[in-house]
Amino acid sequence: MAASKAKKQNPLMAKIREDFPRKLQALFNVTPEEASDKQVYHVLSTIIVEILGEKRQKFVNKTHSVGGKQIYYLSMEFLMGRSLKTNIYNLELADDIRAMLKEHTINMDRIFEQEPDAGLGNGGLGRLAACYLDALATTGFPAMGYSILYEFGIFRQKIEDGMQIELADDWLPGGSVWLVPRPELAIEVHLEGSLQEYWDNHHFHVSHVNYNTVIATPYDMYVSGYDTDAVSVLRLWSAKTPGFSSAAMKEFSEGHFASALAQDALDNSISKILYPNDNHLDGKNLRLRQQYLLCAASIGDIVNNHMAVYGTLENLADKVSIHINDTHPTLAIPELMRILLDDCGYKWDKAWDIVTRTFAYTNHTVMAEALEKWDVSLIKQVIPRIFSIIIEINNRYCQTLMERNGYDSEKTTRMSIVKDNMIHMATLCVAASHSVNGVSKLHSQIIKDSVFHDEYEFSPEKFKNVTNGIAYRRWLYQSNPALTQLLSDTIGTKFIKDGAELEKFRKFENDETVLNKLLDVKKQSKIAFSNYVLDRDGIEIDPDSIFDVQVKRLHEYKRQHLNAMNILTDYAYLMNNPDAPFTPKTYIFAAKAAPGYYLAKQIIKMIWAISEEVRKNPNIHNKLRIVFLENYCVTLSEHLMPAADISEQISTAGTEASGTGCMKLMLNGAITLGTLDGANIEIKDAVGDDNIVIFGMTTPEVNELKARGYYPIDYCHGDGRINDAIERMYRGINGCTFPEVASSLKERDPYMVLADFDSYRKAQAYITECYNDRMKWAKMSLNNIAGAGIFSADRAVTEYADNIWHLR
Ligand code: 26Q
Repeated sequence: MAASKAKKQNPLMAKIREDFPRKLQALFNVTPEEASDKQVYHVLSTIIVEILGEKRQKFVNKTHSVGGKQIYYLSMEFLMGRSLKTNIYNLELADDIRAMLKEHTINMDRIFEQEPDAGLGNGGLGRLAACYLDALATTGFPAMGYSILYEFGIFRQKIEDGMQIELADDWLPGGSVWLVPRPELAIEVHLEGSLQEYWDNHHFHVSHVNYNTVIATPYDMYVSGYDTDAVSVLRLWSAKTPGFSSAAMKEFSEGHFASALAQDALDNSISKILYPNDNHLDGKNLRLRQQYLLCAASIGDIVNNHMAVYGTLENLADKVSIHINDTHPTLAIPELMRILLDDCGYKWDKAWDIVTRTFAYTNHTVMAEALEKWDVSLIKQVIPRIFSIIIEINNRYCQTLMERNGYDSEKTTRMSIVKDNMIHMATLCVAASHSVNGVSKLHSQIIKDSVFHDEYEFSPEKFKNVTNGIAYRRWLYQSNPALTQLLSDTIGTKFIKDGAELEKFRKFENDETVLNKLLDVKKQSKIAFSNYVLDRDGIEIDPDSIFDVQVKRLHEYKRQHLNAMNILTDYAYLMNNPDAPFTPKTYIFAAKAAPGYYLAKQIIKMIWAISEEVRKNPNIHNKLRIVFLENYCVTLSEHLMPAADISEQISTAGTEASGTGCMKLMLNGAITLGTLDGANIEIKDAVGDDNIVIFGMTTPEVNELKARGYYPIDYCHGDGRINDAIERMYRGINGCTFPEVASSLKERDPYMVLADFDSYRKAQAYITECYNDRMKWAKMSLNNIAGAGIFSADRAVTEYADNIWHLR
């Protein structure tokens, strides 16, 4: 491929060529010719893990020798996807390994297909964490991610008669080859029990007694960057009880068989499975144990690492930044306090000073139902010492607030970490972090204006913005070879290392030859994707139709049902006007719903029902097709992004913190059809008004309408198309009725679908018109690719390093 920088063989190839047949022989007793694809996958992965392990060691030694600052990124989720392909590409080994395998008549792409996705996340927040590990390695910052080694990741989704079925994601059989066990670094974590307080030598002590012990064992996953000496590590904690405890044995001997075993089973289940909710909190005991396991094990490990190098925690804040990915790892804050106070004997003020200079927090949501709160009684029972520390943090914080707020007790109560018998995690994060950031310009502003308005007034210097970014190489040169070739031919290959280089592509916006080639590239990608879907799902799609794509988690605020209402309206129009001109269109949806989110599942079923009904109508089916692809995951997105024409980003203004799928789609030349929400606003700034299609209310308009009183029924009465679409949901689509979706829209419509419907219809008509003017469309597409550079995760982590972690 033209993208590879040098034609000469990568120096790592000598080892790989030697190891490949040797390891196949040693591990499986086969020659390369005899080996199955699975065996080849296993051996290649083992070789890459070894290469990365050595490289990481060299990098860590170098960092220590210069006393460099370490960044630790704590997240309950890392949606890693596959490792083999991205590491081979990032190590610039793709051409050489492809050639080596070909000598044995092995196809490299088929080998990549053997790997299961590491689906240790729900969606945007988890994928962002994964992108940042890649970017941190690429930019050369020493980084470690921490999370949980879920035995089962995000569920595999099947759609049966329109219903989402969740299947267990048993990824370890194929995925564990990427995990390097580090049993020597295991950490003891203490749960439950009680506190004993005592004085000795004028010092107050607290000790935690009668606790249950869980052993957290780390497994390391290496993440290569591109063209760099650095390697990131994702350290994943697996929980096990330390055999049968003496307390359990005593209980067992006394005849309480079931309860002795139950505690053991509970503790062994901590790292069993990822909670499949996003943007909705679920205050369950097991989730709390997971969060504390992550925090206690990671903080223990960070402290051990630091002590091994410096022998003191005095300089922790100068040498370490701990980043909290949303509030899920908040307990890391009181856990570090606990170690400083109880284990190291620090006084409160000194410990608090170290903690507040060490932590930084990113918020990812403004939705009230996603702001984490925990019952005081649950925290007290599961982690009693942490509870007492949180209470003390709160008492001191409220005291400072009172003094600074002129004894305004109402305001202090509003800002309190503990209120109404709940612990408010975001408030604790803001109080204890030196930096609080949102993930797009709009979102960071909303945080200051509303979610954390009081806190912003109290310490405005803390509040920052870092607009999200993506590990764009994964979705460009690793996933879209045709576009990579065109870019290399026109602007050279520097864009692979430096996203800003993409800007040079803009020069060609009026070059008809390049524009035609770009249309051709898209066509090739659409054909490739159609073949992939036929093979994967047995669904036929027409690469000559417009590919209109909405792929993301299913949530009412993301408004997949607005998209569906538009399709219903088109369908009714085609039924009444079978011969009217209509540009053939394929609506592509993919989305997982949280298993307990009933309305979201109904919306999936409704999209499926529309798809079925249209499919059964041959006259319409050649113009209008709807496909709902099951099991949206990182790998499916890599296949899909290159093929998309239209990127649907249609959330109600003010609800989507950023969105990152929008960036992957624009990078591949799709045109955004979106509201002025999240990162869409910055996409518009990057591509210009002519190269994006915006519709709907702005955030202030949404707020005004809410304040004035929003009555969705008025829109039903005022617009026949809206009324007809909602009536269809009541009456039945493909024999299924959707009364809950219909009533929710008609009676409440919390995300103002109906208010934006007319504007959305017009935008849909306009974007189709643009598509039909092929040169105009190609130019829009080209401008999107050229403008995508600022959405590189390399840019984003550099901003974190400069403005938040102060790494340089
Ligand atoms: C919380 C408590 C208990 C159980 C689950 C959760 C939970 C889990 C995941 C809450 C939220 C999430 C995920 C949120 C998320 O993915 N947010 C998205 O983050 C992206 C990266 O910043 C943004 O681009 C999206 O706009 C935002 O929705």
